[in-house]
Amino acid sequence: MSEKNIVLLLGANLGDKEETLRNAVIEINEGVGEVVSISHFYETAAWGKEDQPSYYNQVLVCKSSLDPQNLLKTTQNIEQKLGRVRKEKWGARIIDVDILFIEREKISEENLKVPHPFIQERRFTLEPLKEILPHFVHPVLNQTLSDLLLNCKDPLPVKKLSMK
Ligand code: PH2
Ligand code: MG
Ligand code: MG
Repeated sequence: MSEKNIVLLLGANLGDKEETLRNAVIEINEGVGEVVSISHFYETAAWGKEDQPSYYNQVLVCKSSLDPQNLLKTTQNIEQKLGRVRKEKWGARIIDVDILFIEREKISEENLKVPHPFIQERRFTLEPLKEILPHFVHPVLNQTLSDLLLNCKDPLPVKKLSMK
């Protein structure tokens, strides 16, 4: 059984955001693989459609032996179990679980792009990523996550909270 390091982004902007993120971590630990590193929570302004409640975002690393398509299915099942209803793109949601990296792999399939294509454009993703993986080199952009954050032009505010 070969385990890979998977980096996931969690996001919530409806309901009890803290409780939902904590439940998502429990589900990921059980259904995807052991969570080995986790960022603090970040309170972040909604990106894309800005007239929405603020998000809580969090990044984690887990060890998984699921192949990429099964990883995607499993994260989608967790979203459903926690009450996600899919409506419009970038609309408010109870929970979103996005695959940011699978080791240093590059995947471009119809329903799955890895690394996640918007990482470098989103401060809400880069801030928690940099907290736990500052020296990780983005496999496509060939820059560290710290450098990507330094170069990020996203003006939307991101606030690190004291809880995990
Ligand atoms: N996710 C989106 C769209 N906008 N904004 C913030 N702050 N955090 C998110 O996780 C987020 C977003 C699409 O998934
Ligand atoms: Mg998302
Ligand atoms: Mg998503």
